[in-house]
Amino acid sequence: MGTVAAVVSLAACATPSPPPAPVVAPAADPAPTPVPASAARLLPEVPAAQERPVAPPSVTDPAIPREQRIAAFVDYAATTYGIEPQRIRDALAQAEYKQSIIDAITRPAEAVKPWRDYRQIFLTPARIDGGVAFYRDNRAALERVSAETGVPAEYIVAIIGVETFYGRNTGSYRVLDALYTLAFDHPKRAPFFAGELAQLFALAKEEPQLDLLTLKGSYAGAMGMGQFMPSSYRLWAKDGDRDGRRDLLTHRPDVFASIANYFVVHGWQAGGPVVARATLDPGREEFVPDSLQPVHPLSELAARGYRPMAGEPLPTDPATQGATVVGLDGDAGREQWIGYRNYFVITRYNRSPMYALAVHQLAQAIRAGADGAGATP
Ligand SMILES: [Ca+2]
Repeated sequence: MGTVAAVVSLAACATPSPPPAPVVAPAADPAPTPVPASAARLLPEVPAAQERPVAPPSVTDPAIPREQRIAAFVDYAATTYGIEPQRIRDALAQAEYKQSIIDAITRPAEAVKPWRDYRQIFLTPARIDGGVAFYRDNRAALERVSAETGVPAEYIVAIIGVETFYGRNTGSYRVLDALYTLAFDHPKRAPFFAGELAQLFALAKEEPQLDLLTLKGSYAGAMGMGQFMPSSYRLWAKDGDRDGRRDLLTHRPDVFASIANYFVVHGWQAGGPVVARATLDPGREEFVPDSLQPVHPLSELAARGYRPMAGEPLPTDPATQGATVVGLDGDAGREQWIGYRNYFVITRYNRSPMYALAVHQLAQAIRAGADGAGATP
């Protein structure tokens, strides 16, 4: 959720939707449905989690001189989170502008990669084997969290694998420098990052084991194995080992519980399907939904020519559980996917549809390896 999630906007609030229309599972009814796709009624959206606070215009308006914005930030953070203003001023006096952070955030490599190249980054033997080893090393803690939350352990491991290669790349920037740079010298995303900078001060107050001046993270200010932004840390991190602290920098049980909780608060459905490979009927046009929300009944998707391939996962209750569709350019040409509710939930960690599919496929590979021959070391 660090590098990419941080630079895209947050989810819109869920909007009220009509009650779901009855639908027929496509696997049980391969005949074309008489309902025109355009007339299909949408299922309810997955409700948004708690919104992250953003900084006010007095802090972020680029027309206001920088020193004045910083002074406004001190007032905003001090007032909002009950922090001594001088403490904020002292810390900001030690923050450094880093041009490399601006360079990094204005160069989003993922935006231009097709799926066949994106997938190659994450579905490598090294990352799969690393995930299997990580799973085995942490099996008890992972499976405890999984039993408590309904989030399969392999998805927790896959997030850690994609975000930081199992903790090897958690970031080398001071979080203070990253958020200071992006809050005051990156106007496009200043409301978000100044909000995160204020949250960093609040976090340091709540979790005194974190040292504001030495805390390291990504160039976007994301921390630890799971790359939690300060707001995610404050809102959704969990004390997995129950020692009274939420430590995402050094305590793996806290990391596992926090990633699982992030999924839970964003709507994870225990036991639900994630994504299915689909066919698109010959001659049919690709459907490009307005959002990744799983609001399309499978009957509507069937009317549009989309069907899960044989043997692919189906929802347990097609009347209430919808999906979205995603078309991607894979190794063997165009691929069509049907993404269910849990696929959407993974995109709350990072808004890229390819990210969610990479996490899913890495999770599947890790699960197969962890269950495979020699699973017990
Ligand atoms: Ca803890």
